[in-house]
Amino acid sequence: MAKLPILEFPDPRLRKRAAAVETVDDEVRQLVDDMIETMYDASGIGLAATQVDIHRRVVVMDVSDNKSSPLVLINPEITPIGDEREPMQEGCLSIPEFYADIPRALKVHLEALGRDGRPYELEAEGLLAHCIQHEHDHLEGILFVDYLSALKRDRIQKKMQKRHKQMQDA
Ligand code: GNR
Ligand code: NI
Repeated sequence: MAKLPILEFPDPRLRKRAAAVETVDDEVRQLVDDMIETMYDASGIGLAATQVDIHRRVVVMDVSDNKSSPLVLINPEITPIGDEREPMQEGCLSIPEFYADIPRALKVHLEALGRDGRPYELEAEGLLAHCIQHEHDHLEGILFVDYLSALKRDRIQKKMQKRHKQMQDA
C-alpha cells in the first residue's frame, strides 16, 4: 500500500478526462488500494484517480461514520432519478479549506464495476448521491468551483496560488 500525492486546484492535470478501464487487473486493484489509503489518510469521503494524476475511470468512496465501508467505482455511469435537486455543502481534497453549497440531483442510479471487476448497481440519495456526482465530475475534469461564479472561482484560485507560493517559499 502507498499513499499518493493529491493534485491541487488550479493544476491543469485536474482538467484531463479519464479513460475507461478495460480490465480490472492487479495494477488496477493496486491503484484502488492505494487510493483507499490516500482517501482515509486525507480524511476525505471520496477520491477520484484524476486527483492522484492517474487518468483512468476509478473512484473510491466511504461515506460511513466509522470509515469501514469503502466503495469502489470503476467506469461509473450515473443517471439522475427524477428532477429533484438539492444543494449541499461540498469540499474537495484538491481545493483544501474551501467549501460551497452546490446543487445536484437528490437521487441517482449508479452502475459501475467493483474491485472484483463485477458489475453492480445501486440507487443513492443525499450525501452518497452528491459524492458520486462530485467524483464523476473529477473523471470529466470538472471541479465544484466550476459551478460558482467566475468571480468566486477566481478568488479561490488566487488564494490557492498564494498558498502554493507560501509552501514553496517556506
Ligand atoms: O471529502 C470530501 N467531502 C465531500 C463533501 C461533500 C460533497 C463531496 C465531497 S467529496 C470530498 C473528497 C474529494 O475531494 N473527492 O473528490
Ligand atoms: Ni473532490
